[in-house]
Amino acid sequence: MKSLEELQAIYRLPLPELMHRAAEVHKAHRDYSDIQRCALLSIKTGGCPEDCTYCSQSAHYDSPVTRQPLMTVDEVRDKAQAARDAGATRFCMGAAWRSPKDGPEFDSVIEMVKSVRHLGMEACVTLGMLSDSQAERLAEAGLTAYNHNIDTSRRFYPKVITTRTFDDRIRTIQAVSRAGISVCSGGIIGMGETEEDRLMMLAELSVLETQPESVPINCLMPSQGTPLQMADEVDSIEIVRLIATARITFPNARVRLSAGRDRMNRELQILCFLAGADSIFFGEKLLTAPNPAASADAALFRAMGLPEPADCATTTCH
Ligand code: SAM
Ligand code: DTB
Ligand code: SF4
Repeated sequence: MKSLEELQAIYRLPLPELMHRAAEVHKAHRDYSDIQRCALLSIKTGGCPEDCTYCSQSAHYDSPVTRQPLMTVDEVRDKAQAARDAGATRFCMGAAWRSPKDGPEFDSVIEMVKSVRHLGMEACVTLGMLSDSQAERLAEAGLTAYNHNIDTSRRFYPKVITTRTFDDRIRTIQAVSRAGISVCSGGIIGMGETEEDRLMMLAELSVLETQPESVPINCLMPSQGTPLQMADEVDSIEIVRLIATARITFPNARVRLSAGRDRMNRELQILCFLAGADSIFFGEKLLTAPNPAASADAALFRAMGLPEPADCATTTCH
């Protein structure tokens, strides 16, 4: 658990000292070469009733995203298998729902989780708000982690989303933890929030009863038609500082360098790994937005002297 003041003291250290401390924590808890590769798939796209101002899938905005109904279990299994063959160890499935409805669609998601686990991969889903009974069914299906981002600070939250509250978010995270599923929760930077908001977000995550198993740090991918379409890019060193601060705050968690890598050069990504990031989304698409080509990631790993993932260009991963 860390207070805002403690986080500020860490974040504002001279950069070499901050990097050194983050590296010490990283080295003490994990092998540097162990960078997790997670593949991401949008299993139900667009038409979401929530008004998240960053999101291309909200029905409130006129974005170019084409709506797609829930994919079939067979389609998802094929995608997961291809991702596994390309070197992904975790398969994350996202649905543009406020919350899943019990019935045939939720039953299909349960089958998707089982089939991903059957392939020997970790399975993660992000489906919006969950009830206790839905969390329990996901746990029984063998779900590894549930992604539910708090996105930003409690005070900035109402400027980003009005159709649900920060506390709604926390309640789902608690239901997930109660069911015994690991929590994946982080946020987005570059939405107009301040440095203090970013650190308040980490402080909120650090007071959760069960510490998150993974903390995704997403850089906003401005989506056409959304209120944040013209947002400025985040300063590189601010990204590195936040990742290092997250690494020190959550020594046992995967800190995931998430959305926004397609706008980062190789050197910035390597700085993020040196700051303690130890997980990436891998594959040419996030949910609706682009991600670096698999061949670029293979080159990145080669440049770092780390074991390379298979090149998707030579497999059928998409
Ligand atoms: N509807 C579910 C929910 O909101 O929890 C699951 C899908 S939602 C797309 C998953 C997460 O993706 C969001 O919580 C947000 O943090 C992230 N995200 C969405 N759009 C983004 C964007 N344009 N740039 C960066 N991150 C984004
Ligand atoms: C997370 O923190 N980032 C992922 C995943 N969890 C679901 C989503 C990123 C979405 C980027 C924008 C898009 O692809 O539409
Ligand atoms: Fe819907 Fe999730 Fe996008 Fe918000 S972030 S609009 S809840 S899909």
